[in-house]
Amino acid sequence: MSYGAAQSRDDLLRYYTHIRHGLPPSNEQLRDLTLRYDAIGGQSPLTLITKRQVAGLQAALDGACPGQFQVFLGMKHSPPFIADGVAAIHEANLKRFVGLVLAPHYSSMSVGDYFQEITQALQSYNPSPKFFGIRSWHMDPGLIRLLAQRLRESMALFSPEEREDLVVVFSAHSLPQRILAQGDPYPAQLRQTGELVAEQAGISRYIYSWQSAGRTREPWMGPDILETLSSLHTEGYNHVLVAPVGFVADHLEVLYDLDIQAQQHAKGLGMHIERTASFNDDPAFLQMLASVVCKHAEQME
Ligand code: FEC
Repeated sequence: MSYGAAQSRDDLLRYYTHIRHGLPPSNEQLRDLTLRYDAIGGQSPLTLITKRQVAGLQAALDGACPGQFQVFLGMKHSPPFIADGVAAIHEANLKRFVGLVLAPHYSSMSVGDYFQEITQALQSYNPSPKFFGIRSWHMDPGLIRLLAQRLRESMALFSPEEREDLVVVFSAHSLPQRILAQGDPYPAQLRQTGELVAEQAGISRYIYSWQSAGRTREPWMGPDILETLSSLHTEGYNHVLVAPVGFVADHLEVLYDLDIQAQQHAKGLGMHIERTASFNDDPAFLQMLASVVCKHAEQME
């Protein structure tokens, strides 16, 4: 499962309304989203990348556990939706399935929402296939290894002098602050990923930041990446490597919020920032995901 995206400019109103649980955005909100989409070339690559990830995961599973798995796709905000994926699993007459969200960290407002949609979709079938959800895979040794590798590769984008005061910022999508009162594991899981990756990459100067907070009335978790960059600049740190470890593909929140907005902000402050490359359909990443799925499937035997 993954987030989904607008298929084209004409699909933006539908997409945004779906994200807002059926409440259409104001003209200003829609204009703002359209401008962000225009800035990344008019289209998000996310749906295409997710489809490639699905094909790559199928190939990796065929290699790791031959004949055991069929991969189905369901997206949160664009077709095929999660309910379409569940329908396809039912039609294929499969008795049980593993739910994997293409986001490593669990929150009731992210992975929890995906699972809720599955549970709801399953109510249409009797008997229904049995569902086993993978809540999080943020500490999987394969994931940590690949993230540490990405981090080390990106260090080469800085000169040896710049590397001396380089700060690594681990980021993930912000969520409304109300999740904190509910004891949601999301912030702690981001820290767990960051600590393991930093240790493996041999990095001692690192911090955490949130990004891409929604434009809603309630407060969202901070500091936002732009605030983080300003604070680092004030403290005298001007070389920053952003590692958006909450995401596994290029999409609006990476290509606009980091590559355009955060870059512009950093430029205005005279800072040099870079970000680690997204996994997208890297076969090593898909092999890692396949091993996460196989391990989970063994436990449900
Ligand atoms: O390329 C694309 O168009 C997809 C970009 C995209 C990704 C993404 C991932 C996550 N979101 C998460 C939580 C929320 C919550 C809300 C919310 C709102 C938006 C809006 C846009 C948007 N999100 Fe998103 N998110 C992406 C895009 N997100 C556009 C609406 C405009 C705005 O308010 O700025 C608030 C609505 C609600 O209550 O649902 C909450 C989380 C993730 C990371 C996990 C995942 O991928 O599922 C968490 C990609």
